Amino acid sequence: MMMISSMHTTLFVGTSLFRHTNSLRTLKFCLPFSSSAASSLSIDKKKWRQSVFSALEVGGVKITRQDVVRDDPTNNVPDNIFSKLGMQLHRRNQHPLGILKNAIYEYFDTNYSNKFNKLDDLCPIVSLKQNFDDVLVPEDHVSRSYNDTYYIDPQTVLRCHTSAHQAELLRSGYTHFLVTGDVYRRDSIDSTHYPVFHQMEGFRVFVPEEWEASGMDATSFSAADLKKCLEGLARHLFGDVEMRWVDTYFPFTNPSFELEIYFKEKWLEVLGCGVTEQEILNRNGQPNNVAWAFGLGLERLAMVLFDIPDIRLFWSNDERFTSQFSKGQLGVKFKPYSKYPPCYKDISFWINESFTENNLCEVVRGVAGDLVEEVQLIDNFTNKKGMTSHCYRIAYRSMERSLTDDEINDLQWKVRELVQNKLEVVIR
Ligand code: FA5
Ligand code: MG
Repeated sequence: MMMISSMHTTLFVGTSLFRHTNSLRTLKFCLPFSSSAASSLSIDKKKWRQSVFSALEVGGVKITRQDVVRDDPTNNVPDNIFSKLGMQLHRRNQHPLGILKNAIYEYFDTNYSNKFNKLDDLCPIVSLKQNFDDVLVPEDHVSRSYNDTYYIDPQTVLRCHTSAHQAELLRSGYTHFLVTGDVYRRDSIDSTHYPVFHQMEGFRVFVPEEWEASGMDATSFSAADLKKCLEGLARHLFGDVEMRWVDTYFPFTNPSFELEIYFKEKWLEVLGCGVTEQEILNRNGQPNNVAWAFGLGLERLAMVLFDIPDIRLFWSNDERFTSQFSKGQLGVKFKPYSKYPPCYKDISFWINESFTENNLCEVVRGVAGDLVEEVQLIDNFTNKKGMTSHCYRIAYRSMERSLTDDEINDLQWKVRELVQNKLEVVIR
């Protein structure tokens, strides 16, 4: 997403899918929405939950590879992404993400006397409508592009945020809820970006009596309550910390904010939030009410709380990682077991019009999996004929062992071959 590697080195000042206000990239495959997939859900909560739960292995039913990965130009889900479906790291009580989720639950249960409904196994396969239309993401928004989102077919995606569930939960009658889940985004590669990460969505609806008594207008009341709630959460997790609010933009909230926390001499963005657009409430059975919503990145918070240096570690099955965390232990500091040397390989090519860094990263991940640590643009020039050359430096490093020269050379050759064939660029 970002071309300049120095931006990646700043932890937590990451890319935000929903901040781009006026990106006008054309969408090759984006067809108009057909309502079939998503909206057949019942208002009856129980039925609705069953229909969602049964979609993944969670409810006992398996999703097959063919359901998700297809050799078809309207599908861009690779096998390494398919293999992450159903892993649900956030549901493991001994995993840093599960420990963090439970700590946030505890805050809400204590402060709101168990009023928030908690959902953490909604199926990550959603319709285009759920992921975008239902939360008012404009037709020409960059997040809808095949470059940024994993499409199963033109109407079905892997959710790129937990906001995809807002509208249906409202329609099902939920007014206070927390939705935790794995989310999927095509993105660049470095220590704080991974194509699968985890978010928690919070949503709260107010009825007129609640703000009328305050003497404030509905929006100001909702915004003030939201900020108070999230400042309290930050203190619950981090103790006494310095924090600040930054105004921002999301299609589904207005006003919109980000919360930043001062940690290790840096301001870091931990969540996006705001007062829900009235249109979303109007469409989903809450026309007289107001609401707030937030979406926080669990890895970002967990990296700070547990001192976890690389986002790939969350996926590690290495006992030297997993054994360091236990249920209910928030903020135990991770002790790196060892740091193996990285190996750098450069690749240069003449790009074409359709080249994107996300596509390159997808190829590299397809070959090297979690052995790739970073892909960084190190040179970029255009010659007199108007041809543009890019040089990328790929850092290979295992979190678990030393890599051999042969192994890395082998990976790099495969990368070169696939980059040439799949991206149709000319290697220099
Ligand atoms: C959203 O996804 C909005 N849906 C959040 C929201 C919900 C706003 C409800 C208002 C109301 P954003 O793309 O900024 O926004 O992501 C939210 C959080 O997810 C970020 O603050 C960050 O903590 C985390 N995040 C975003 N991208 C990544 C990534 N590539 N890797 C890890 N964490 C990420
Ligand atoms: Mg953001």
